[in-house]
Amino acid sequence: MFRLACTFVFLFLAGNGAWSAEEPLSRPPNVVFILVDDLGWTGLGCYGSDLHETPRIDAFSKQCVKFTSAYASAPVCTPTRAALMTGKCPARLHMTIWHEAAANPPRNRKLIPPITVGDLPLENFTLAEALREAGYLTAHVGKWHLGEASFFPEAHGFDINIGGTQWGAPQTFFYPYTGTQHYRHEFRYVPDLPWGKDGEYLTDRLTDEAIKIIRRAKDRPFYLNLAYHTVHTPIEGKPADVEHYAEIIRPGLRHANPQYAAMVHCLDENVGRLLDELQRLQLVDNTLVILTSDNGGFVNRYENKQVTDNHPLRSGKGSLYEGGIRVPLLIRWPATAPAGTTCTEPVVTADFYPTILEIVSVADKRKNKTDGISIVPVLKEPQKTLDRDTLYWHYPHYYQTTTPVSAIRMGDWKLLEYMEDGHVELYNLGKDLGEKNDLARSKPEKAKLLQSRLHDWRKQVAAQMPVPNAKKMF
Ligand SMILES: [Ca+2]
Repeated sequence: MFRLACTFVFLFLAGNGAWSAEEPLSRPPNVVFILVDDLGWTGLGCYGSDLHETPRIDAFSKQCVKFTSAYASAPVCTPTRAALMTGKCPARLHMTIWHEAAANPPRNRKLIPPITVGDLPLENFTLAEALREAGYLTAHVGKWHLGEASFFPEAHGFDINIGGTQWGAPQTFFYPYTGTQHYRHEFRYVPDLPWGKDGEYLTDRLTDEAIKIIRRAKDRPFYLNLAYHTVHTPIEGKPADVEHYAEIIRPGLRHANPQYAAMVHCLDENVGRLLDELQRLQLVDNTLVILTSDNGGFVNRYENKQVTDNHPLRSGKGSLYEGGIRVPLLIRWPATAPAGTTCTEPVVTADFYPTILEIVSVADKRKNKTDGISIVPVLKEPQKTLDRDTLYWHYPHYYQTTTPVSAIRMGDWKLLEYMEDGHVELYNLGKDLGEKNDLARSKPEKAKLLQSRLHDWRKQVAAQMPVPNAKKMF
């Protein structure tokens, strides 16, 4: 530890984060953060998919602590990504819906949702800025979705940005990734990926770019934020993989979309390729690898076919039922986190900021007040519990799966409060993971306690609320 501290003193004195390879033993770990888009809790073989073949991630999970109660900070993309970068909860940031929808709430529903922040404000001291100050090479590859050009990854602490824009999805997963249709006034392009070939696939290409970065960065610590666009819409797999799944899908499967299965399949191959490269470069022992998702699986239809199913969880993306927020989480921290273990303690996206800084022994010089807490205690001893009794979510918006809603989890208890009529629902997740048995009426004291904590929290973070629609069209 003393040696590590000395190294940081050296770094500080050297200025601009210049890294010396002369002290390899004291080098802090690299960080590879793999964020999959819209991957549901049961989307991987090791999390119970009945169709998707994910042998590489399944094998990886045996080297990891596997979390069974990991949550996204929000049920949609942008807010969760903001929580990852800042360690703050989306309600506090006033970033509770995706970038493109932040300024234009619908005015034809019972409630008018708040106008929210669509660009991650620059005054936030991001995870990338903290790591860059500590001498890390910081690289973002793939989906960003945290604002217009002035708020791109370069403005938030990343030395390298490949493909990160304001857009939440590519127009197509096939090269040249532009498609032909405009979204508002622009193509939903994915930039920085020239000289591809016909048939080249986005997930493969983003991995190629990530591998180039870690090859070049290997003499200094690096933070790779690899944010795959997959398995978000458009639901497009590679033809040979789609054919494979079309042949093996049979009646009765929960997962039954061959295009989607092909996307998960390709994700698995690419995570495998990246892990192989870490091994080839002899970086495994000194690299923290985290794989998770930004929200639950998308259960609506795409091209007239249901995309996925989060069974046994209820609902999906957009909703604050478990299907919208519970996600896979695998963390490999060699020699410290016991491989092949499972942790049932609830954790949430905002926890990564303080967790990663603790693991790499970087102090947050700005004394950034995070809503997340370090989960290092459960990484070291997965049977432990964290010093936290509640988790909260706030989604004052509409989606195909929900009306405006907030939620709290306390132990096994979870309460949702719907804002259109104020009704609450209470579930015991320990006995009823599928949230089928609403106990709000039979356990009024418990419901009251959770509701009161939820209201206190909303006040504390100054959560934005929807307002009644004065047109009274309902
Ligand atoms: Ca997403």
